[in-house]
Amino acid sequence: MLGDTIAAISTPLGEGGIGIVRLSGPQSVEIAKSIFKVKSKDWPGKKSRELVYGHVYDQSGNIIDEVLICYMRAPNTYTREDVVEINCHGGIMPLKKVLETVIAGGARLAGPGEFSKRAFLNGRLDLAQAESVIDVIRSKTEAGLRIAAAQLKGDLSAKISSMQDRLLSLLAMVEANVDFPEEGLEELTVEKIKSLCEDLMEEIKEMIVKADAGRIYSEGISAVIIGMPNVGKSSLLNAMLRENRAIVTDVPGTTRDMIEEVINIKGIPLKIIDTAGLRETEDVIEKIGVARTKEAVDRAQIIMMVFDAEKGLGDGDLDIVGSVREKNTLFLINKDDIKEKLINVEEVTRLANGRPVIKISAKEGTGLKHLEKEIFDLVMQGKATGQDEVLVTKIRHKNALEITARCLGEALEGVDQGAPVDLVAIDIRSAWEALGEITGSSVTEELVDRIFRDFCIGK
Ligand SMILES: Nc1nc2c(ncn2[C@@H]2O[C@H](COP(=O)(O)OP(=O)(O)OP(=O)(O)O)[C@@H](O)[C@H]2O)c(=O)[nH]1
Ligand SMILES: [Mg+2]
Repeated sequence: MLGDTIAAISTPLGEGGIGIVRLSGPQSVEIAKSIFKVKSKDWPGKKSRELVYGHVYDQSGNIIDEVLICYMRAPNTYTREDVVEINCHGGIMPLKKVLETVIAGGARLAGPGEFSKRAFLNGRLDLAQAESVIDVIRSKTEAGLRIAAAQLKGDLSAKISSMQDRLLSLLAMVEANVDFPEEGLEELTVEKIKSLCEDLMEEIKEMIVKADAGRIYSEGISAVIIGMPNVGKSSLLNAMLRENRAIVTDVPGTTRDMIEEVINIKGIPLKIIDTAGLRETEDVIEKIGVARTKEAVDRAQIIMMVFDAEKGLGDGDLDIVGSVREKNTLFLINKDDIKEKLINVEEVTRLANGRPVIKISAKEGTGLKHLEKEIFDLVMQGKATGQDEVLVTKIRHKNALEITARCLGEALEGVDQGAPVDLVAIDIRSAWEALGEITGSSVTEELVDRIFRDFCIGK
């Protein structure tokens, strides 16, 4: 319900210099006033966004913390409502106590993303902007942040709105002929409408093509390292991380559980998963590890299959290669630093069947740049990579663009075949509505609820 006052802890729970409890809604000031005491002057004063020093007390008059409080007067706030932020010390107890006290004072605990949902419902942000807030928070690389921040600023929304405007003028042009709905359009009008439709279609298709790259920058990709025991999988993880994260020993079967870490490859967040070496085993713990490796392989977008250069190819290696036939796989020949090698590189190349074969030494760090480049190329596969453009990053947005393109295609076909004017108008209107799903100018309440449910509490 809009109109009530919500509250939440807006900073992460843990120890920090500052932690913030945020209130939004018409009773924000009244509630804050009932728990906040300041010596020198009345609070709040005339000024909005002024930080004022004082103390907060619970309902029985016990002191909770020394704070700075900030009142932001509606409508120039994130939610367009009255907002009060109480800057406490950043610890679990003071924050919890302040939150409890404002709730006892009449505020309601905010749901996930409820501040941003209010920002959307009150017109402070459109839907695409509100969705990008969470991307800014969760961005893992500079490229991901840049794309999300541009969306938050409204760059994507502006592009979508201008496309919607163009569709509206197209619609007006078509509807001007609607007095003769049974007849087709005049020759001149037909040409004009076609060319406008085609231009838009072109732009939308380009955005769809680039959306995959956008999603990769924002969400990242996962790559799992697999291979026989002792081939150097954990050493490879450590080498790519440039840190001794996983335990490495010369005992086969060292890694039992999966280890995940994220690295940055030319702006792409790459989650690397080190796994238990794959082999038939009677060891109960190792067996579970092997089962988990297989699940990880199913989920991963990229497989790094590691071979040991010191050894010849064994049946175990061949079995593993057989199990990843359908996957994006890189074939890595590790321990390239060793002089006496038994591995048959031609055989590995034949097994790879056109997929990249890379010689590396996890121990000495050679071949890693080459590996990173191959990963980047495999992920992007010629996808446009302009990080500075306005990119679509969400499947929801991409789907809406696809529907728009389909409707425009139908409109074009109708125009070509001399279809009745009002049918063409319907297609154009549907295209306009599909675009509106991105910015939220035409969305259902249910969709809005679903989107904000994914947010964290306090945002
Ligand atoms: N010479 C050489 N030795 C390596 C290299 N990479 C790993 N090793 C050695 O190979 C042994 C096994 O390395 P790990 O990284 O633990 O191998 P793993 O594949 O994770 O093994 P499991 O977890 O048992 O499946 C260790 O003694 C490493 O020091 C390399 O590039 N060159
Ligand atoms: Mg290991």
